[in-house]
Amino acid sequence: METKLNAITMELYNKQIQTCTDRELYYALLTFVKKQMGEKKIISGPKKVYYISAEFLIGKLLSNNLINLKLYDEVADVLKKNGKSLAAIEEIEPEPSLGNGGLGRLAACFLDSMATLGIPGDGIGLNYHFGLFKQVFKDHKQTAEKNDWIASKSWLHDTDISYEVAFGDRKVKSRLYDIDIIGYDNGLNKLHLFDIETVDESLVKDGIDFDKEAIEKNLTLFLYPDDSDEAGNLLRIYQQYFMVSSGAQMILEDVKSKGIDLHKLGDHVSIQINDTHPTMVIPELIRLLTLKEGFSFKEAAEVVSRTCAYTNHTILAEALEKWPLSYLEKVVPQLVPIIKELDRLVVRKYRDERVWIIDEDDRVHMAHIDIHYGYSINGVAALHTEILKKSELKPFYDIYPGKFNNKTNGITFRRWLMSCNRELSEEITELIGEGWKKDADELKKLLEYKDDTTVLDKIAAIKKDKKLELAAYIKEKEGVAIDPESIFDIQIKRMHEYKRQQMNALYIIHKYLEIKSGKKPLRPMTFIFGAKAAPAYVIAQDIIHLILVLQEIINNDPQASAYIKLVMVENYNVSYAERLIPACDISEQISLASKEASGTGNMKFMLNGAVTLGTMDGANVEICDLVGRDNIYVFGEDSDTVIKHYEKADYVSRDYYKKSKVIKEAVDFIVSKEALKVGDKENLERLYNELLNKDWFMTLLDLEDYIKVKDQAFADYEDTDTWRKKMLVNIAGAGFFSSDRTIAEYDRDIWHTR
Ligand code: 26Q
Repeated sequence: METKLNAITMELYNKQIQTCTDRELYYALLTFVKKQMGEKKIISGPKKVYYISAEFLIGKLLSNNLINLKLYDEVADVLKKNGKSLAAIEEIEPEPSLGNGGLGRLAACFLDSMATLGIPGDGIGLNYHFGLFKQVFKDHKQTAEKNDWIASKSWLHDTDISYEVAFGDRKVKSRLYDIDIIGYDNGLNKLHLFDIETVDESLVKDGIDFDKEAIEKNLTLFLYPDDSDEAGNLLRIYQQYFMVSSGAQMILEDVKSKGIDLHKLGDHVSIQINDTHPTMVIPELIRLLTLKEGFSFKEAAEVVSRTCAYTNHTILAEALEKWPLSYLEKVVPQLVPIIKELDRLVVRKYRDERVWIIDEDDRVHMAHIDIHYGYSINGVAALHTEILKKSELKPFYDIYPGKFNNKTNGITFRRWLMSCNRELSEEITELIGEGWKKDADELKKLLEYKDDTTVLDKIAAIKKDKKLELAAYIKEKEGVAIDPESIFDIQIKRMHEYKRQQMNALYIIHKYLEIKSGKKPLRPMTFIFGAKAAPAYVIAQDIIHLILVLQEIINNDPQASAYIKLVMVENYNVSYAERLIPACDISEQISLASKEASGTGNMKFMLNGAVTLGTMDGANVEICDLVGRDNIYVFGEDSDTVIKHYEKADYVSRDYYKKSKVIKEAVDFIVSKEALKVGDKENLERLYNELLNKDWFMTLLDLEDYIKVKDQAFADYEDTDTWRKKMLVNIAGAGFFSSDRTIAEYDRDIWHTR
């Protein structure tokens, strides 16, 4: 190994390892790892999965690939021997931001698990040059800059594969870039990222603004922020069609090159549609089969319906894509007659307008295409799937009960334990052996040590080390000193009202006011946030502003900052998550019940020994079942109650404000003199008014219970032995959330690749 690496550094830089810079070593390792991966076999079989998604939030790849190649330790040792640190070299790698959050990260975990399980499964997506924006704080506000992640040397393999994609008003050429996906101790699949040959990065001037007109120059510049408020955007439709048309052509070409009869497409290919973003692949395949392969419309629709399966990731009605027909007529006129025919067939069969594809306002409901013309529809956690069946998609469930199924999300333990928390990973292996790395259920064996104080001490010591490491990192990056002896309470996820970061902020205000009035907590507390907000999402920007204002007020108040520290980390991303999660004591999963489809951060935290503070929402329900009520802090109204409030429209936030002194004081602080001295009146008043007059996601409904249960969690933390046991039970119970389990279920129930 050392000789191989030295040969590479000699060839690239004419230097030995020990005289190379970290950057040179990063490029040398990139070359080395790509070569090692190139020697692995390509996973193949009678049936192949194409996971098509507008987002793949893959994170940095160097250490992950080394782990999956089982070369990490060896490489780390060689570098160490030469006076170098692998950790420092990893810092050089730029992080691609090809996703918004959960849905994109899930796609990346799934690629890892498909390759690990030896399932032939490739990703199809887009090669956004600047990805999702980079977040920069200025004057307590979020600003957006481009994330320039593509270097001349990277994990991307340029191919000469190219397809023609025709829009209503122009024709363009796509070009394919591939990233190799290596399974843990297994072979290779691929992530296919399409780009446009004519893209022009110089179009981007200030921040993230660019000329929206020149499609052929801007198509793959940026990923759209998850933005349920800003209605239909033409460029997003161009992107989606560009992705699915290139993907569909590639799939048909692959299949034909294997000599497979296209009438049997569904026996050899499953296309998993990740939310509605790639839905146009259905009409596009029908178009290609009828136009180029001589299929009748009926034949084509049947074949496609046996090939495509759809995953729903949201119950927020406003986030379900509904494109105006006029937009589709402009961008993809060739699909419009197909979509109209698909709709006509539905209308002919079903009287219920709620299941039609095109509504009375001529909007095309993308999810309805997937449900009628796909063979499977799944939700992403047990509760989520039940809500889809019982309410959101009930009319469809009545028609197609057999198509509906649940696939509770999962996470890859390679990244979210073995890579981000090597110490804990090694301790686990020492206790129960290596088996858990391939069969995560074996983590249950840890329960044997529930009362073993030596083991509990070790786990606590690892947590402490991770807190120290994070504290040092935060000091360096954010300039805030946090106390590793304090409780680390962390909420990291996209900024959204339904996720209720504002409720967490109100708790912090409440604590602050308590301290100012003389009531001191038992132990200092550190509250950490990480979140990007869609630039057009006004209230989300206001919540960020509030948190940054509180950070300024609290951290600079000597009396308060002795007990509370608040830090909102800048540009929260996968790499930051890898540092935050191992260091967490309390994992904030506080969405309004019924609104968070699953959550996956919740799983990462428990796996790393944090205790969940959460509502009975998404996968929290399953976490609770797995660890038991003693090992999770649950609060708030349940999803049935919340759904009834919406049905009856009887939630009045002001009533809660009036009824409770604690709530009133916390909410009023938002527009207090103290807050307005630091913050911006417009933002703070708007948020205050929103909470009092609308509060669509019912913050005040659960605030009192939240305060009570969170106080309890902090109090329980002082009972060290019991707390450590909770940590261990959480780690032991996390096996179910391995994405290997999730993917095995997709294969068993939906794909049937073997
Ligand atoms: C839609 C239209 C226009 C522009 C953007 C969008 C858009 C982009 C991204 C809509 C939604 C998204 C992302 C959604 C998402 O990440 N959902 C999360 O998926 C996770 C994986 O299943 C779940 O765990 C989370 O609960 C869910 O919120």
